[in-house]
Amino acid sequence: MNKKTIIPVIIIGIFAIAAIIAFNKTNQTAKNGNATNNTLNNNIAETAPAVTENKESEVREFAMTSFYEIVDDQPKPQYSLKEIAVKKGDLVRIKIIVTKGMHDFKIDELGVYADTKELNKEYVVEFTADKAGEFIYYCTKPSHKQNGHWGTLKVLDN
Ligand SMILES: [Cu+2]
Repeated sequence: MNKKTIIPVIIIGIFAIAAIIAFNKTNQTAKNGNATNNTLNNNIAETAPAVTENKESEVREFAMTSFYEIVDDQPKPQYSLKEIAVKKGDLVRIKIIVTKGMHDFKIDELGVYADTKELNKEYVVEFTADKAGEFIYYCTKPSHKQNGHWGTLKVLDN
């Protein structure tokens, strides 16, 4: 090769190398850009459930006994919990143990019923509080409600 051909070859070579370097840099930027996006997406994915949990239902658990005592020669059937407060949408779990007598558990408006007929057995009543308001839970055994076997479930609108 003579000098006249070598010079253009070198120039073309320099351009080619410059082009390769430039291309690699662009590629890296693109990769970095993707990496950043992925990190962002991951962060969003990690935090999203926590945010939804706050908005969605929580499990609210309660425990009570159901029994009667004799006051002035009169039986006083009752639940140990007289009031329960939850938020609308909560999953409500109530554990009930009957320690004396024959009782059950009912909430008319929410379609909840548990026949807690066995003594000292833990019954678990579970339902979603899908309506806001105040509801009475009570025992359906004859005259139990009238004699005090009831309580109030407050479902608060968020
Ligand atoms: Cu009762």
